Amino acid sequence: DKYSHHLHRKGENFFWVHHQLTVRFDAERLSNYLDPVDELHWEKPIVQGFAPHTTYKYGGQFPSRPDNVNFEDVDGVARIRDLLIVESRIRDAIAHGYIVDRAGNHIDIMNERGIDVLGDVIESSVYSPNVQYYGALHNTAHIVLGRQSDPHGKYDLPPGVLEHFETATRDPSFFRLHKYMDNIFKEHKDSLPPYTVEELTFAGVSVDKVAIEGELETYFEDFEYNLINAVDDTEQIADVEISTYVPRLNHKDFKIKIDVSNNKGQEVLATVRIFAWPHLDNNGIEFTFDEGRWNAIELDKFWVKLPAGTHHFERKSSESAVTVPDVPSFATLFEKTKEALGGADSGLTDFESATGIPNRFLLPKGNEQGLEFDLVVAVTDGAADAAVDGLHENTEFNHYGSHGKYPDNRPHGYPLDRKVPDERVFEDLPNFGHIQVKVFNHGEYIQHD
Ligand SMILES: [Cu+2]
Repeated sequence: DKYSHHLHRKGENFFWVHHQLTVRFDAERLSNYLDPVDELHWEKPIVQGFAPHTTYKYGGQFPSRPDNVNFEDVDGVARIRDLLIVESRIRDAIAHGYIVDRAGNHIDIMNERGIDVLGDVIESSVYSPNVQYYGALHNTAHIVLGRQSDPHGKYDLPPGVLEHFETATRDPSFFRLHKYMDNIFKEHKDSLPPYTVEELTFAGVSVDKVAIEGELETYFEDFEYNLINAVDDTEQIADVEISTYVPRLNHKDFKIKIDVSNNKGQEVLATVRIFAWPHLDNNGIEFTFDEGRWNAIELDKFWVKLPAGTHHFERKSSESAVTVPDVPSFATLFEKTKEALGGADSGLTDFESATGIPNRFLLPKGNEQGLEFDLVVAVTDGAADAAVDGLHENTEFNHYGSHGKYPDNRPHGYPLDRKVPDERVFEDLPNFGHIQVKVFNHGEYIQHD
């Protein structure tokens, strides 16, 4: 861009983060005996209405939407038929296998970097090679959906929750919108050739055993929300304590234990990739491997040095490199900053990364009987995968890269990101482990005192 700084794999990150939100939300619905989310259709009614019960500090209430609204053009934003045309152009590009840039050149997307270009096109970001032609399907969809209660501005309502990152997921239709986007991305990914056994094999390295220590169990607990920043006050009067309690999902600590053999006769660097997908769909039918891998939740990704011979290692749930700790409250930030001004260590480095899901969300809720999951571990060639040095000592790079580079050379979701026509390709791989686990929720709720 104009500051000559390029965010590495921005478009692909856009795909992956929303894909993970999508599969995660479906797993929560399955935990509660509900069907997966259906994608949004421009030509069908928005069945579910929505009342946000929330207000702008200045600007009034967030608009609500009744049930069964039919999409209308939004004045000054977009016409529904134009969105359909833009969608069709993007699907055409996927079918052709190339994007046409502003100058009319073809950008090949039939490779592992295609998803990055497609993400830039669909979001769209300033990196889109042709906004004029492909539009900004995702961003426009957010506004159009967010404004359906006052599409012509007749009542001069403020923007809907879908128009701000902070509030968008409050509206359940967010997940319909993103299922629709996700299905377009999947159409592209499924058009790429599957990985071959040769590509997937890490010669000489095998996963001998995968096991879980501790029960995979979730519960709810009260969280104290500090509201000091939510009320108006004056510098003349001292602040008063003001907070509220919200029940939130969390999980008990567990460990993933992995036995690996390295028969290469020398130490190797390995990437360990852990995913889990629901074993059964909403009708109780077993997912095929190919369906399952599209529903896979990324649980962890890290690098280890494997000495020659057999090796046992354990990974704690609290260490997951795809998660982040809870963001500290405004009051805590304020306090720590004051201390830092006095020369103390701010202690805020753990919170540098705002990307990744909160660690307490690592597991979906599960249920009383135990929601079954397929947990898979792929151990791949770390030297080939690593884009930067020292990854076995530092997992922070997973979130914000290192010197402008994303640490993993492989696409997000690797090796489950391509279609799997024959699951034996994976099940017979020595460097791939697959077990069944259950996630329990026994209705435990830890209330504040
Ligand atoms: Cu979005």
